Amino acid sequence: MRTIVVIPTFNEVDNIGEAISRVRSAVPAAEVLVVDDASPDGTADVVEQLGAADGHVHVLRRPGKAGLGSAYRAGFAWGHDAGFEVMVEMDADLSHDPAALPSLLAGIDDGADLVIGSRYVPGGSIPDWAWHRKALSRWGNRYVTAMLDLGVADATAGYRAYRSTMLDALDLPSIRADGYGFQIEMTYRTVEAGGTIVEVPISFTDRTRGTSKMSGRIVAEALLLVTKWGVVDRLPGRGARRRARC
Ligand SMILES: Nc1nc2c(ncn2[C@@H]2O[C@H](COP(=O)(O)OP(=O)(O)O)[C@@H](O)[C@H]2O)c(=O)[nH]1
Ligand SMILES: [Mg+2]
Repeated sequence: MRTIVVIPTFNEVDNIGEAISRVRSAVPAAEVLVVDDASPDGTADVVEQLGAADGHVHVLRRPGKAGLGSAYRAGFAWGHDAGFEVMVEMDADLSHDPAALPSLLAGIDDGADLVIGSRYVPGGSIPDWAWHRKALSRWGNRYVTAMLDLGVADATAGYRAYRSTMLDALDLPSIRADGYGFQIEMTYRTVEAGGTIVEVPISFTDRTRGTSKMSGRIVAEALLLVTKWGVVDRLPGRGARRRARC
């Protein structure tokens, strides 16, 4: 199936070259789209140079920093127009090992609509995190899954493969959440739409170059949204729909 790996970037000049070359060796048939938000460090220029030498590498330049969720929505729209059948989400900072791509794509080949590279299924790990950071993320995910009935272990994970027909069913322009909230909302909508979700184990490693762009505001937004959706789901009118899913 025609596959594109969408990588959002903001100031990833030290990582993007290695990330792209590792994606290209892991899955030579896949193409790469970098969605760059006018990174001052020239990330997009590096990608453009790589693209001049390799027709499988593309860059979508946006005028300013507008967040991870908005970058993915733009990237998916681009991939849709170009006719890709599978779209992968991957960070540029090498926290997501490109070598795991074949296992994500195998899940789609086997019939899943969404394959999540999961830290919290057997075989998944986060070797660089201290126990308290793991506990916060693990319990955050338990809260999300319980509130929204998602049935997945890692709803905030950002390493994923989607079947494009599934994305078409999710009404992406109406998704407003950013960062972790975006990943949760995408999972929630996939469940609501009746999509098949599979989790494959990954090892999530910390970035060694550049800095994180996530903030406390992004975490707070995600928790607030999840609480709101969970409460609305439990209102009388929505009960039947929830029970029908169980
Ligand atoms: N285009 C774009 N990419 C972003 C934005 N914020 C973060 N990213 C990218 O999203 C990916 C994940 O961000 P990162 O800071 O590593 O998040 P963390 O791993 O949760 O700390 C990286 O490739 C970032 O460069 C944004 O506003 N726009
Ligand atoms: Mg990161």
